[in-house]
Amino acid sequence: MKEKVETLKKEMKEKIKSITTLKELNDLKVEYLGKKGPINELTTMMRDLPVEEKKEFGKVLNEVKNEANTLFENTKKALEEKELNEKLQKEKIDITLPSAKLHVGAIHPLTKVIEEIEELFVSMGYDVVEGPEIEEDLYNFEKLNLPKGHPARDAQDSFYITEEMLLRTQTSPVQARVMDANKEKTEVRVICPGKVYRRDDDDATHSHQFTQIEGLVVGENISLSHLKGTLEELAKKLFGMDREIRFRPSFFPFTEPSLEVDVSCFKCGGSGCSICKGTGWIEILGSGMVHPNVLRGCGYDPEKYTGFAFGIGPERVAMLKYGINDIRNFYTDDLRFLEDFNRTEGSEQ
Ligand code: 2U9
Repeated sequence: MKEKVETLKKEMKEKIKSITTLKELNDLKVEYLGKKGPINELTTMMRDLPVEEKKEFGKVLNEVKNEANTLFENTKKALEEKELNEKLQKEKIDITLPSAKLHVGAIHPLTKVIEEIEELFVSMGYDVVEGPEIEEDLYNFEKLNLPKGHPARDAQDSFYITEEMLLRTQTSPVQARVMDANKEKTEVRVICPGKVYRRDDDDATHSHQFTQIEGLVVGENISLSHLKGTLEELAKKLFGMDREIRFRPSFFPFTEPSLEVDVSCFKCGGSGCSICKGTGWIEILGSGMVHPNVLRGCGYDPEKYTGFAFGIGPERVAMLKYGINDIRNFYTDDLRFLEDFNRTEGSEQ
């Protein structure tokens, strides 16, 4: 029996030498040390031996089992290491290779400007209100002190759909609707962003569709100084804390007095440069005190209430801020524009 064990040991050691995979090793372990294996068989046979022989043979069998277990364990470790090294070699990454170009999205410059303006006015307690792009003549013109035949209607050259419906030429009808709908005639404080449409030939500075943000505050004792303070904040938010504003008299049918607003040049600070065309000032806003006819037309008593309003073009702001030289870039869906804008943000083109 002892010889049998020795032969078994030799045979197992020989076989283990030719093992190359963990699976083969496991199979071999089951073959020799498993329930139906020769070592277990010899353990069963040992029970029938006389006591002295049983003792001696038991010792031999234990030694074989221990030796076999150690051998399998060591071989397993060696094979695991070998397999890991092979895998590492196979999956080796050349970290010096150039990576695939990732297309990173960016917020559209118009959206950025609109959100910046909204953030400021929401922080001052304004509501952001949107309205229909297909508008009634009544709200787009009549309620804004532009009765039929008014010369300013021609100047605006609108897209009429029917005699009474058109694509809105400004976002002012949204404010007129807000005032109209406010049955208690309480204070109004809104900004209205959105697309507007005018019959224009598209070129680098004109588009038949563009965006506007208009603001309106109506209340008791609202004065021009409220308008000035508010627009100063807007100029600082958009173009930097050192900015100043100045007014120039103007005319809009829906405001009286009407004022155009310039901001001190954010590039040269006022000394004159190519951006401000040497004047030190850049025109960015239209504004004024709400015309009594507009207040009355929307149900507000002009003896009791006053208001101020303003309008700004996000395209113009974005073009100035980000050095964009063609308005059509905003609407072409060309990703290269956005990517380029990402790189050149805040610098002149
Ligand atoms: C109501 C009453 C008054 C809105 C105003 C302007 C002046 C203005 C332009 C600026 C650049 C339009 O995008 S732009 O071309 N806007 O100059 N807008 S006051 O006045 C209102 C609006 C609503 C009920």
